Amino acid sequence: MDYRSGFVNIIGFPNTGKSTLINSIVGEKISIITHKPQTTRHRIFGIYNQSNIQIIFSDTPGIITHPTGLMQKIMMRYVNKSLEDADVILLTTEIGKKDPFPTRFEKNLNLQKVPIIILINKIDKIGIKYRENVLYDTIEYWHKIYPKSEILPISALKKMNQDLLINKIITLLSKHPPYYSEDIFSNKSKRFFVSEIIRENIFLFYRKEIPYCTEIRTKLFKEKKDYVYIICSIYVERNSQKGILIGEKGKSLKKLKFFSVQKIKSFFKKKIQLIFDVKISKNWRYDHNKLKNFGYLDYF
Ligand SMILES: Nc1nc2c(ncn2[C@@H]2O[C@H](COP(=O)(O)OP(=O)(O)OP(=O)(O)O)[C@@H](O)[C@H]2O)c(=O)[nH]1
Ligand SMILES: [Mg+2]
Repeated sequence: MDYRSGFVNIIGFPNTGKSTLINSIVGEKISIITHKPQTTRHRIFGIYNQSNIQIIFSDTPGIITHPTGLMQKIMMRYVNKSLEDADVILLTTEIGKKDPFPTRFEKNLNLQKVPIIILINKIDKIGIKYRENVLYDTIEYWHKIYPKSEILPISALKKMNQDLLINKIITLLSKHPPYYSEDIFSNKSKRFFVSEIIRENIFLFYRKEIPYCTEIRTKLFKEKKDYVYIICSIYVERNSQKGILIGEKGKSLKKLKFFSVQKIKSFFKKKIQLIFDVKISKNWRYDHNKLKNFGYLDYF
């Protein structure tokens, strides 16, 4: 029987719903989602299987027009890399928004020989009465930029037009046996998911620079029959940030731990014992070796 399989890479500006889309399609929470930009820092595979079909979706960090610092530059290298190895590119945009596209990526996209589907996401945000007009306007804008590409309005959150999108992608895939075993849904480890769940909570609970200067490493992940024993190091860049993270009488860290345990528990369906260890890694976002140790250069 014919088998079709391929790599579908999702790119787009921060906050346009890339991670929401990949989670919704794969049906597992593989990528964290928050209302803040630059939530996703890595390239994360989410694997979708159907009879005779395997689609390897790749979530990427949101495009930053002017990356500053080494970490943002590395994040943009993931985006560039995902333009190179795609069979199909999905570009997420938002209804009613006319973001100018960074020239660097625009050129790169126009050079692509692979099909690009422009997704106009969050259509649920506009009431039915006005949707058609706003949509028409947004479609026209993107059509002028990429006349050759298909444009599809969707809502990643409400799964609107998701089947249509999957069917469209299937028609664009080549005959190829599955790249991955059909029982796995991501390329990332359990330790990675634990770190990301905690990072998601940090994005949700803390303000200003704290989400951006924090990195999590799961040092120990010991899985037993009924429970998982986890030790995580939380790194910040300066002593003052450590104080904010811990909070008065340790209240903030306690809250972070409580809600992280809840989320990790529902992810692994086991009891969780979680220990935090807050550390300082001076200016880690700007240090090649530290970023390497945190796994940011694993793909190059
Ligand atoms: N109303 C609505 N909100 C959405 C939709 N898709 C995503 N969102 C919201 O948009 C915000 C950003 O979603 P993410 O999936 O984290 O966006 P992202 O593109 O992965 O963001 P970065 O990782 O920062 O680049 C979250 O608050 C989502 O709940 C949608 O279809 N409709
Ligand atoms: Mg994301």
